[in-house]
Amino acid sequence: MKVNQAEIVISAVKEEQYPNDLLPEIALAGRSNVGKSSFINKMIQRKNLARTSSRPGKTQTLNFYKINESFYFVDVPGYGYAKVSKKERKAWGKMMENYFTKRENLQAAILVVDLRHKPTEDDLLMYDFLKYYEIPVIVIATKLDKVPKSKQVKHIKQMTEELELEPEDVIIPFSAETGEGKNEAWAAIKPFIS
Ligand SMILES: Nc1nc2c(ncn2[C@@H]2O[C@H](COP(=O)(O)OP(=O)(O)OP(=O)(O)O)[C@@H](O)[C@H]2O)c(=O)[nH]1
Ligand SMILES: [Mg+2]
Repeated sequence: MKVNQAEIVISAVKEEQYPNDLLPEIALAGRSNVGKSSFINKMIQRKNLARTSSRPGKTQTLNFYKINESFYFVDVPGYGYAKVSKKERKAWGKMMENYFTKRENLQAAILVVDLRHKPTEDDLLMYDFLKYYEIPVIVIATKLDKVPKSKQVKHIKQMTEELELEPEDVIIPFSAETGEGKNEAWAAIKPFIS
């Protein structure tokens, strides 16, 4: 897919601020620092439209990126970052639950996991949460560039098994460094935005 236009429309902290133009939304989900914002940037070929950081906890709000005037990527704060107070975790949970369970524009979730490691307990919970609410899931197994070629197939197989992926869900090896998996990711997203 060719991206001609991409802009941040709003960094929202509450529902009243979500865009109201009824375009389809694809939301990111995943552990803090796993590479959600980097995924968006690579997909739209913009170096730093979605702000990234080597420090976890960079994304704090629901950031709506309008793409080609036709859909939104919604970047969300990650989970599992230890240095977050209980109060902040509660606020995060409330914001995420509200968005993922009530948002009618939401068409699919992109669950970003780290292909180098087993899924975390939080990854399993997030996947199960999305399935429970019948939100289609596209799993992006990122940081492919950090996994030796000889181990890539094995890691994908393990990730598929441990998440207990349902047959309708796709898993795509991806690298925000090299751009591998980009075409496959667009192909998976396309049915949800057209
Ligand atoms: N080698 C490699 N590094 C990556 C890849 N994707 C992301 N990174 C690095 O991982 C770090 C975190 O990336 P972000 O995109 O900011 O992660 P995030 O999931 O948005 O993090 P939060 O906003 O804190 O939840 C950065 O240093 C990125 O450069 C990848 O595919 N390969
Ligand atoms: Mg981020």
